[in-house]
Amino acid sequence: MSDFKFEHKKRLMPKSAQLVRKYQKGIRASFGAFVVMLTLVFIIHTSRVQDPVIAPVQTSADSVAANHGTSVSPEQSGKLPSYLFNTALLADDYVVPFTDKSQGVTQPLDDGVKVRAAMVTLTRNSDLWELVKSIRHVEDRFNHRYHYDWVFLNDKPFTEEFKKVTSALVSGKTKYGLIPEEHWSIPDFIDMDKFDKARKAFAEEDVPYGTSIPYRHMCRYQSGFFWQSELLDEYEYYWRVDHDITLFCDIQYDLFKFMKVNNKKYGFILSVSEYEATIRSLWSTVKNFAAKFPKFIDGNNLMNFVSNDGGESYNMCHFWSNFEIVSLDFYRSDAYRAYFDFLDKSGGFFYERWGDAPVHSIAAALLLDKKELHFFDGLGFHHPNFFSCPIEESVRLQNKCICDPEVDDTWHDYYFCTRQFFDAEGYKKPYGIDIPKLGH
Ligand SMILES: Nc1nc2c(ncn2[C@@H]2O[C@H](COP(=O)(O)OP(=O)(O)OP(=O)(O)O)[C@@H](O)[C@H]2O)c(=O)[nH]1
Ligand SMILES: [Mg+2]
Repeated sequence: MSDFKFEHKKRLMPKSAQLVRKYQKGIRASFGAFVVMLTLVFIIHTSRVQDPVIAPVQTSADSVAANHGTSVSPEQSGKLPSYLFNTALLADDYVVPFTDKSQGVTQPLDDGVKVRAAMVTLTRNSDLWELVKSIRHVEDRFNHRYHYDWVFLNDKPFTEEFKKVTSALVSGKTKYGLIPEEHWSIPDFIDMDKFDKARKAFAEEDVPYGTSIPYRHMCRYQSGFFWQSELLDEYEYYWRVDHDITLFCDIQYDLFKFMKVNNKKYGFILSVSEYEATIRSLWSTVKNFAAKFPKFIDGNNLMNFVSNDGGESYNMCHFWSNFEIVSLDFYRSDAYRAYFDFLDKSGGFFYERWGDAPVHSIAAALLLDKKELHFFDGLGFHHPNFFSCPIEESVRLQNKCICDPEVDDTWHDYYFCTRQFFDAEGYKKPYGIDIPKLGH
């Protein structure tokens, strides 16, 4: 009966349909193979044309987990997963700055995986219209590809206007924190008479910000408290961005991931000398700390960066902290906490005018392994009144820098300390730093 029906239907079917029916298995197999082939061609093609320098970055933790088939973060598992170790260079013709070669570091490829990091800005509402320029520099040169978060901190509540404008400019999440009073006030252990006398003496010496109380709060906060803000709890690295900075070059890779992949804890761009009058007793206080807590001084430290006589005296060299990218775990460490507490209790942030730059720098030099410090090249940076502009033309052109190399201050052998850093580390310095510049 059914055969009859089929035979009947078959007679009614066009010839082509009968052929399709006859060879349907083979047709299905060929179609399947064709689809597989097309998919392969697509995958190979897209991975070739994708610019590795600007490969898209996924921003949510979910997509990161999905990408790698795991929801366990590197931090939870306690070790770095292998996908972070993509040490291939950005592109075959990527120009690696000489100093990166001599520091033995590699730039990570963008692979869609971010680290837990944020830009952090301590600022006033009144700084808004300067700050917007700093934000645009960082966004345009770097963060528009990565969408890292941005944390703003202030000793006064941020205005609605401040929040509206800054959140419109930042491509990641923005957070706004009010500094607790105990982190921005004169502590009980400060002798107010002694403090007043010290400020009067500074007035006569004409030391920058020598008499300012808010400036002292700012330096003390940047030294010992900002990293305690709960808004930073979720982050592993931070990049300090001040309201008055400029970036001159495209940043071709994820600076935060760079820190992680290369096991760096403290990164800087410019290094200068401190006003001695502001830190007269800082070094003796550091020496007392080291004598009391020798266990916190790293056995492979960078003493030769901060001292020319094996630790007897301070040579005033410090990393200019208005640019720094740092592992927050360094500041959160027992060693740094004990160090800050010891310094703070001595009163030097008030009786003198200790800046956060020498405080951070001496800590980085003495509490870290010297291999954990890094000099960033190729970024181009300015904060009044000093410039960093990459020394190699090939790097400047590649990174679309808009700075005049003649104004670079990085490698001066007087007042600036990057040479000292390279010598202390035993790194080769770039060719060309001793060629006199026009107008110098
Ligand atoms: N909330 C708040 N932020 C401050 C205060 N003073 C400074 N800041 C911020 O702290 C950072 C450093 O302050 P600056 O005044 O630039 O200090 P500096 O860089 O040592 O000095 P300059 O050479 O004058 O730039 C900036 O991003 C300021 O916006 C303050 O009293 N309150
Ligand atoms: Mg400033």
